Amino acid sequence: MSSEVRTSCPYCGVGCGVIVTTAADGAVSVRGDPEHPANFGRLCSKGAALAQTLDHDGRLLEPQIDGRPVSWEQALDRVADRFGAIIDAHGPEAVAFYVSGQLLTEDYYLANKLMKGFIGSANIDTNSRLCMSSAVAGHKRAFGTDSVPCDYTDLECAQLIVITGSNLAWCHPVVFQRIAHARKQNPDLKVVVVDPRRTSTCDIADLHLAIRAGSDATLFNGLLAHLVRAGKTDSVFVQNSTEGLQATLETARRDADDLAGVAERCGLPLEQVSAFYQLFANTDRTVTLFSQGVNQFSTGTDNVNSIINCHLLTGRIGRPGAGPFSITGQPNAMGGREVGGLANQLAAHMELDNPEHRALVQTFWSSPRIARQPGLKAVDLFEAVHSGKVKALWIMATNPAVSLPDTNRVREALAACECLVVSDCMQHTDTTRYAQVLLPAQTWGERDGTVTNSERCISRQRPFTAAPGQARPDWWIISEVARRLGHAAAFEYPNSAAIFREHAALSASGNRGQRAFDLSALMQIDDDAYDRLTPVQWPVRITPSSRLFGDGRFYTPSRRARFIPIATQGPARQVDALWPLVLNTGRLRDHWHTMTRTGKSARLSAHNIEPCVEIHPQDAQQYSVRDGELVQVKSQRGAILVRARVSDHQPPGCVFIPIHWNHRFSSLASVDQLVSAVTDPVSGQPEFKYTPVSVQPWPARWYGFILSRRRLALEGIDYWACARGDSHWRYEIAGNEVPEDWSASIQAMLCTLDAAVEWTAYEDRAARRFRAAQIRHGQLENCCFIGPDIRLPERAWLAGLFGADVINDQDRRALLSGQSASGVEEAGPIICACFSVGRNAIARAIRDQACRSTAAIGECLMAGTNCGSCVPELQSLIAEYS
Ligand SMILES: Nc1nc2c(c(=O)[nH]1)N[C@H]1C(S)=C(S)[C@@H](COP(=O)(O)OP(=O)(O)OC[C@H]3O[C@@H](n4cnc5c(=O)[nH]c(N)nc54)[C@H](O)[C@@H]3O)O[C@H]1N2
Ligand SMILES: Nc1nc2c(c(=O)[nH]1)N[C@H]1C(S)=C(S)[C@@H](COP(=O)(O)OP(=O)(O)OC[C@H]3O[C@@H](n4cnc5c(=O)[nH]c(N)nc54)[C@H](O)[C@@H]3O)O[C@H]1N2
Ligand code: SF4
Ligand SMILES: [Mo]
Repeated sequence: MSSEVRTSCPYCGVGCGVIVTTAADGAVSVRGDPEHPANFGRLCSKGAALAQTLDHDGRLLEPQIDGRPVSWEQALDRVADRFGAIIDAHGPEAVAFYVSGQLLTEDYYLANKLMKGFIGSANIDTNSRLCMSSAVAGHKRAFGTDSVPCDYTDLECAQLIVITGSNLAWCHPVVFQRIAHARKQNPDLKVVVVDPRRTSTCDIADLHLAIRAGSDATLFNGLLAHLVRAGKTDSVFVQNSTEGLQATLETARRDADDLAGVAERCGLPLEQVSAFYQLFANTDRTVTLFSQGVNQFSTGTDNVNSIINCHLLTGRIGRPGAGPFSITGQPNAMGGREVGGLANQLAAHMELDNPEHRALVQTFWSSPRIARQPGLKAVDLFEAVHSGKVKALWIMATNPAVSLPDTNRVREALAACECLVVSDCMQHTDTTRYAQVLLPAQTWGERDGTVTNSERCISRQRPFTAAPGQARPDWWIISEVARRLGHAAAFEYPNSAAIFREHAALSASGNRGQRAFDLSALMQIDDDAYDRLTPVQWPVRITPSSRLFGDGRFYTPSRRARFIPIATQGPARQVDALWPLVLNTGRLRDHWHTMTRTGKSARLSAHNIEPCVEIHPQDAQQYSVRDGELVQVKSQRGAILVRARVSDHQPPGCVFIPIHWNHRFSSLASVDQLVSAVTDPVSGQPEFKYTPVSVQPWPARWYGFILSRRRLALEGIDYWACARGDSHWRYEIAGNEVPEDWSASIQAMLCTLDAAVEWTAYEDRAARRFRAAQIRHGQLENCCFIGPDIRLPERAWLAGLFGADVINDQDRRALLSGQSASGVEEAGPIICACFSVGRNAIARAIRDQACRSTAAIGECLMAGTNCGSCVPELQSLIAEYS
């Protein structure tokens, strides 16, 4: 008998509903939930590949102290003893939690309750600091509440969608698909994309503004001034529902009154700026959707308010099809904001610096104390760990050794931390290696609770499989530590439903319409109803309320929204002769953050198998960088080694490096080693999108690759990057020293010298060429190809041999040539992850079979016919090869 469970996707903030089917033989398949309001059945490539990531390979299966397995009792006792002792000796400010938008709301609620209400410090911060904090701060400044005024249906009824600082096609693909679909239905819907790079998102753009990095506030200040000039002020709304326009307008005018000046500072042609301004001015139903290209600046909060100002001026907020729409990154970034996961919030959207709120929360929790002042924000928190001020740190569901800025320093802090506890579901991450205590957490598919997506919609995550080993829910782990710290009564929960009820009750407590975040209608939800809970958007009041801000009332003391004057400033550091290029960082379509989950999927790994730096042809020429070769990228903070990808999608003067690679997947490609810990003074969000760097070719004396049935520990190789393939791992390698004895060096790396292994090798020392293969019980175990440059055999045929039960004689003979005797066409990089269709096959279909539409390609190759995430790339390929 097969069974079905409705749950939601563990990746991005779109928050798609998925239906997981477990067949009688245990095989799991995943499809989009047709009834979920976020996706109505759609999924992207990552969601569609979820079933491929469920194995227990690499899972953390038991609690550990100093690398040795221990019982839960021992591990929890140790955490409580160490935290307790440090609090006794140095006070509550000497301990901290660093948590994540990937926790469930119930976990998050408890972590916050324990730290702020029982330990009595506000030293709990979250990776949302790196992600949404500028949007949070911008919302609070403007609306007096951190509430996103839009939902996805607004995108479908808008007439203009401005997408700025967001690569929606790759990072929120289902929302992107919804917009693409809406555009087909409504040819009058216009899309403007503002991004220094030409991304896949630009494929639905009527206008792409390749803005100079860091100049968004100038563009929107200029827009504000223009809107007033063009007579687009909604005087009634401004009069009744806002305050502060005059000062804001004066500042904007001083800053950006003249169109030519704006165009010049934004690095844009005048006609484009003017076309954008006119479009915005003349389109009433406008949504401005923004993400990290806006938030991740030292001026991130100002950037956000510069956008909101334009919506307030035109009254385009609180109505269908209009509003500033900050789209969230992580599956539960929004839930974290609800429970007060940031160091400067309390809980249920209450404020730490408000004595009434403190009293209310403390009474509600019956807690012995309550934090009185904001705690340390992420970057400062790790600095305090570095200096020894914070002595005990508990990290949950995040990988700061990879994802914080200046990770060399973060790693020093982790290494020096007196008591480091990490709860994760994986044994080996760049962060877990520093932990003294490791706590095995349940993960997606096992855990049970709720998450809230970008449109404030609360959805259930439900378990459909048993957790392996000793893995436990995060909320259980937190409550057990709380109990041991002497707070048993306040942390007695039979299940996650009980925590959710308390969270809902707190949101209702003393609310009386003063806080937008209100779940009063859910505070008595019983366990069955919680189990059955269908997606619901907050506020969830007993008397249903109208649309958020629909009545023109906000949550400031005056109930008016605030205009915020923005005096534009550039990024914190400018490029100069030594550091001449701007480093921009971000995401790829098929990987998720530090790859602990997506790195398990061969399908997802095939889209981009290596860490690359994208660089404009002009810059490549100037710095002698050649496509496909290795490049060293340096900043004041560190240096990394990545493959060059020369591309005119990149603007001159800027390079782009994805964030995903780390020491588990590459020798030296973790990009946050380069990024400085510069933050926004209001939000504390780091400037991830703007780091001055230099690039130079790296003098490789040889390039090569290894395909191996097993994961290898490639110590001592200058460059390596690994990717999961079907039945094998692929390693791209390079070095600048040629070993004395290739056979010995490679065999040492492969470490498979058992008697059953047949080893064949070929070497041409003068030409710096070496090839070798190992066969074990008739199956290919490893193969390795080395040459003097990047011209090496294609990997596809060799990779395919790992799928064979026994290698046939013909293939065996051909093995060291690296080419099939019968000839196999190379697929090239995989564009369609669902059907593994490569770039070369698509190019051939366009050229040779005259496929001139994505539908034609779909018919011919199936590409793009399942999740649709690759459609924008198919469109680019049609343009390129037709
Ligand atoms: N595939 C995939 N999807 C994800 C994630 C993932 O890891 N992988 N992570 C999720 C998370 S947590 C987040 S926060 C979101 C992030 O989603 P996004 O914010 O869309 O993703 P990023 O790639 O970080 O950056 C967005 C864009 O900002 C642009 N940008 C850089 N500088 C500027 C600038 O000065 N102005 C403007 N206007 N744009 C600029 C970059 O070129 C980039 O294309 O994605 C979520 N979705
Ligand atoms: N340069 C640069 N750096 C960036 C960014 C950027 O754009 N540029 N973006 C920033 C942003 S927006 C974000 S959100 C961060 C993301 O960065 P991180 O949060 O550090 O990345 P993840 O890989 O998502 O880490 C999640 C960890 O939680 C574990 N995990 C998964 N499920 C569970 C669970 O249920 N319980 C527990 N306890 N653990 C679990 C995973 O194994 C993994 O180790 O990166 C930030 N860093
Ligand atoms: S868009 Fe993709 S990654 Fe995001 S929630 Fe939906 S299926 Fe998951
Ligand atoms: Mo994020």
